[in-house]
Amino acid sequence: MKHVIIGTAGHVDHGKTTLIKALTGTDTDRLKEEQERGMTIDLGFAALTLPDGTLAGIVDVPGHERFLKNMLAGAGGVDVALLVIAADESVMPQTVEHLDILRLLDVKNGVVALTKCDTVDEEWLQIVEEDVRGHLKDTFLANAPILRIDSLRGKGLPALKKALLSAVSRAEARNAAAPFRLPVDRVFTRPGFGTVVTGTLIAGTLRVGDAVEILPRQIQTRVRGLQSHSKKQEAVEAGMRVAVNLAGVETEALERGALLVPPGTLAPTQIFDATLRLLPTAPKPLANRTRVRLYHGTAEILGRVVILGADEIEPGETGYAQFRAEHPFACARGDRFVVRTYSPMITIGGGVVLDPAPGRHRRRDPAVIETLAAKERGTPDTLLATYLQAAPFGSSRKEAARSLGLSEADAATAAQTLLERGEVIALDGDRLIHQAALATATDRALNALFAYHSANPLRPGMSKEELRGVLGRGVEPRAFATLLSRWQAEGRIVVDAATVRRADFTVQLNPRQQALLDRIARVYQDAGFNAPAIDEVSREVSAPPDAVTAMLRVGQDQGVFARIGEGLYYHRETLARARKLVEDHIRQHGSITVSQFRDLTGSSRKYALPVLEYFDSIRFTRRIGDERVLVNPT
Ligand SMILES: Nc1nc2c(ncn2[C@@H]2O[C@H](COP(=O)(O)OP(=O)(O)OP(=O)(O)O)[C@@H](O)[C@H]2O)c(=O)[nH]1
Ligand SMILES: [Mg+2]
Repeated sequence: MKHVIIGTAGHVDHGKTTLIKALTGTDTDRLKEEQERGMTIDLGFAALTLPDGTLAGIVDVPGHERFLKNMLAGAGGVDVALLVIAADESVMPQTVEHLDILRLLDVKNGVVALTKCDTVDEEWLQIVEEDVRGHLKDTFLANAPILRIDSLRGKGLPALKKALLSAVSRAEARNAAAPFRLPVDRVFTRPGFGTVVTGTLIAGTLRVGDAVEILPRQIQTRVRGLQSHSKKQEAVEAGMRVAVNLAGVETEALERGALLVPPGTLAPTQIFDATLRLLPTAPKPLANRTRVRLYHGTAEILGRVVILGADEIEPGETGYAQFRAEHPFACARGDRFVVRTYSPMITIGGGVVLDPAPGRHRRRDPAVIETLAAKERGTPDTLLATYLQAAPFGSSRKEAARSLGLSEADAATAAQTLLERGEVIALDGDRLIHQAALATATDRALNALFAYHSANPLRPGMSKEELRGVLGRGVEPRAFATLLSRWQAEGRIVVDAATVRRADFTVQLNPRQQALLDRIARVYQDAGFNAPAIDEVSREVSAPPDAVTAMLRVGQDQGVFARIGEGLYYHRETLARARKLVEDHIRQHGSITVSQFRDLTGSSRKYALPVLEYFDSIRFTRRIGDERVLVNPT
C-alpha cells in the first residue's frame, strides 16, 4: 500500500483544523492552550481514509506567523499539500509564505480548499477564485482543483476527498528501500514503555529490533516498539506517521529536530555546501556572512551563510553558499532546507545540500565553484554512492550503470573510487553494496536470528527462506546467498543445508529434556520396524504429545531419528537395518516390492510403503512400477 502524508497550509484562522476535523473526526488541536484560544500552536496529527481505502497521514500546521517554526517542522514530511484559504479573506500573508515554503521543499502535489463558503455570496466567490488562481500561477498548484467548502455543514467534503485521492495517487512514493530517516517532531514518555518519539518516516523501513542512531548526539539505541496512528506495527515504511519506543534512552537526550538513522550512515556536521535560491519577494539581497535561521527536517539551526563566488545573492536568483551552523546537526546530500532571516523572521529562500561535510573554501576560488557545479550535476561517484545507498542489498555494476545512465567505463572508475574510500564493498566479483546498507542488513539478520533462537531454543536454526523474508522485499536469491556466505566467512553465522543460525547459538537441552529425549529414543529402539504413533509414545514416556514432537524434532536434527512420514519416525538404527535388508534383497533378487519388504521386516503395509517412499526420496532406491531398484547399484 502507498503511504503518503497530507499537510495543511494556510493563513491563521482560515479553517484548517476545522476542515481536518470535518474530514476525519479528529480534533488536531490537542493542547489545552489551543482549545482555550481556538488557535493551533503546534503540529496536530490525524489519519484520513480515502475513497479507495488508502490511509493517509495528516499533519495539521498552525497558521499564525508566530508559530511558523512549528509549521516548518511539519512541512518537511509533506507529500500532498492541502492549501486552505478562507473565502471571506482570500489570500493572506501566511497563505503566500506557506506556499513559498512548500515550493522550496519541492512538494509537487496538492489541492486547494476554499473554506467558509457559507459566509459569502456567489459573486464574491468568483472574485476570490480568480484571486487565488492568480497567486497559484507558476506554482505546483497552478492546475490544482479549488474546492468550495463549508466545514461546519460538511458541504463539499466528498469532492475534496476525491480530489485528495487523485493528488495522492499522483504523488511519488517515498523510497522504502533506502536507509531509514526519521526527523523527530515530538518526544514524550509513556509509563511502562519509556521514551517515545514521533515523526514522519521520510525514507526507508524501520522494524522492531532495528539499531538506531540519534543524531546529532550520536546516541545508539534500539527500536523496542512501533506504532502508526495508535496501531502496533512490526515494521513501518516511508511516508507513514510513526511513534517509536526507544530502548534505554532518556527523553532528555532527545528533542524536536533530532534525526534517527541506521548507525553510522550519517555524521553530524556544522557546515555544508548548498545551492541557495532567494525568493523574488525577499526584501533585500542576501549579503555574505548574514546570520540566518535554517530549517531542515524538524530542526531549526542558527548560523551564517557564506556566499561563494559572489558578494551576495539577489532576490529571485540562485547561488552557491556554505552554511556554518552554531550547533551540530545532520543532513545528507540532496536534502532541501528553508532559510529565514534572523530578525525579523521572514522566509527568504531555501536550497539543496550539495555536500554535507566540506572543508572551508576560499570564497572566490573558481575551482571551488567548478566542484560545486559538478556536485550539483552529480559526478559519477556521487551518483553511484547515492544509488547504492538506496539499494539495501546492493546492485550489480551493470544494473547500476544502466539505471544511472553512466557508461560502463565511468561506472567502473566510480566504483573503484568508492571501493578505495571504503564507502562501498564488493560482495562478490560483480555486486557492490554500500557499507551502510551492508551494516543495516547484517544487523537486521543477526537480530532476526537472535529473536528466532530465543523463541525456538530447540530448533537448530531459522529456515533460509524465512530469513530472506525478514530481510525485506526484493532481496534477490543471489544477493542473499552472497550475503550469507559473507556472514559465514566472518564467523557471524553458520549456514546448513536449509537453515541458518547465529555462530554463538547451539541447541541446549536441560537435563530433564535430555532424559526425555533418551527415553523416547529407547521406546523407538524397542519398537523396531513397528514404530509407535506419537500419542502412544506420549503415554509410554508420560509426557504431553507436544513435548514428544519437540524432542523428536531435536532428535531428528541430531540424527537420532529419521522422519519417515506424517507423525512417523524411525530410530536411526532401525532405519539402518531396513536399509541393509533392502540393499541385500535387491542385490540377490534384482528388485524389491512393498509386500516383500513388509515380510522381511515383519511389519505391515502401513510402515512398509512410507519407508520405501522415504528411501526413494533420499535417492537410495528408485521405483519402477511396483518394484524398487538401487539408484547406485555399485
Ligand atoms: N462559517 C464557517 N466557519 C468556519 C469554517 N471553517 C472554519 N470556521 C471557523 O473559523 C474559525 C477558525 O477555524 P480553525 O479551524 O481553528 O482555523 P485554523 O486555520 O486551523 O487556524 P490556525 O490553526 O490557528 O491557523 C473557527 O471559529 C471555525 O469555527 C467554515 O467552513 N464555515
Ligand atoms: Mg488550526
